[in-house]
Amino acid sequence: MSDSHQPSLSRRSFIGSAAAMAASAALPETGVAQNGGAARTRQYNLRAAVGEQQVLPRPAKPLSVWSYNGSAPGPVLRATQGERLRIAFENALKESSTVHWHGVRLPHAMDGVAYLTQSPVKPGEKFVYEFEAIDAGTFWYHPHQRSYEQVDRGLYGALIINEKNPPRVDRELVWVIDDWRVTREGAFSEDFNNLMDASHGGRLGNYVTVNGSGETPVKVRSNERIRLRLINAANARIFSLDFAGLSPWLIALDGQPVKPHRLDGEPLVLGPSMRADIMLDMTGKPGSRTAVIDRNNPRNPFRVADLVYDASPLRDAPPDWPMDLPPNPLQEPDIASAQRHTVQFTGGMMAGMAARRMGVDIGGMGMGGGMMGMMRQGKIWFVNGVAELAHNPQPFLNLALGKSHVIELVNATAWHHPIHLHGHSFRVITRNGKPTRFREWQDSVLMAPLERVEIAMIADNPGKWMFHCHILEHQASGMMGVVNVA
Ligand SMILES: [Cu+2]
Repeated sequence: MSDSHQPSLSRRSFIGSAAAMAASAALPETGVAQNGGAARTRQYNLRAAVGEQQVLPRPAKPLSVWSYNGSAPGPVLRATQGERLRIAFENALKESSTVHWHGVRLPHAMDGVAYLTQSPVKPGEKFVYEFEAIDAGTFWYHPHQRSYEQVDRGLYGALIINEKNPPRVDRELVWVIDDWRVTREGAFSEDFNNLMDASHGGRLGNYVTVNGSGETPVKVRSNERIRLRLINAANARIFSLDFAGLSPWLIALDGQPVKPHRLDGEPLVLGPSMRADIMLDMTGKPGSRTAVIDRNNPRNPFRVADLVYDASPLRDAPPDWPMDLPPNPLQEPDIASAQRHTVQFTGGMMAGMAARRMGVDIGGMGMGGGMMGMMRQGKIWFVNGVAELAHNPQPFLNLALGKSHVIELVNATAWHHPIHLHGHSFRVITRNGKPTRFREWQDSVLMAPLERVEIAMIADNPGKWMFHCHILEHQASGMMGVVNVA
């Protein structure tokens, strides 16, 4: 293990996951209640506490993680679209926390953002979250309180809302992918939210896991069809997954259906917090093995998971079952009549160069002294000129309720940013002025350095919603704000 800031993942990182199957089996469903003839309510208990987990391979000692119900990731919470979820959260940590339901369109009071939508849940306290699962899809949950440390230490889990009539598959797997920054001794590197990470690409780890383990290969059978739900729970790492000769079909992004299309040699790119559902037809030979590789850094590819084929095939050819997902009840924005807004992101290392390239004026900040002064206050990233550090800030953008909006996002920085809006899904309609091919619905849009992206939506969920970079060190050093829908 390396304890430097530059992860060394070029060695094989022993990633895998039969734990995916185990996670579903270990589902601690605590009851189903009838709601007076109305929608069924799925009830879960979620307890955040300090625990130990064998994240690194032996002989490394177990890692002292913070986790839900004793494992990182926490339990896979499931409901079917239209049902209600009631999750009783208990905080057994030594500090306050919350649970945010990432990507779920729910009432403001249930969004789990400390200070903005609720008081932080103090140690020993409980909070009950309850909401209707209006969208089917792959979502996840994590704290929205000191996220850069709480999420990094292992507080996260998958929330799966099943379609009422899901497409036929042989098997479904959930992979929650994360990276961990560990020392030579196999302990957490305790340098959370340091200035170096915050001003660059965030906290990258040096050991990658699928479902909390880096070791278990995934057993598959030839011509089996697997629906794989991928969740990037890392603080900062962008994954570019290469499925090693398989040709996955992308069927959903951030929980929302997309027109099924093959990736055809393109890697599947997932920024922090993003999800993808893919259909994988296991076209490898019986008895063979292959690997899913991350190629985000072409000079440093590494293995994320091993796929090991059983000696006997499941069938002779891949199935030809349809794979379209039913649409979710999203309102279509009217682009022509939409109200238009611009949000500029600036800051970070090389702020001056990036801002000049994008024609954005950042005053003296890029010239040395100003920027260094801001950085000493922990203000590194700026949204429309403001590095927001307050828990409950004044809204920087007001969106008229029920109206269509197009928001131009300008990444005038030298870094990637996955920009996340709470309470809504939005269409990504253009990138650098060119229409996107699939106009995908997302709740987090990954922006490349110097990129301009237009998103569109109807602001149909009233409240003050967080809008922030999901590189958690960027969020904590200013790259956030509040959008008021009223
Ligand atoms: Cu960022």
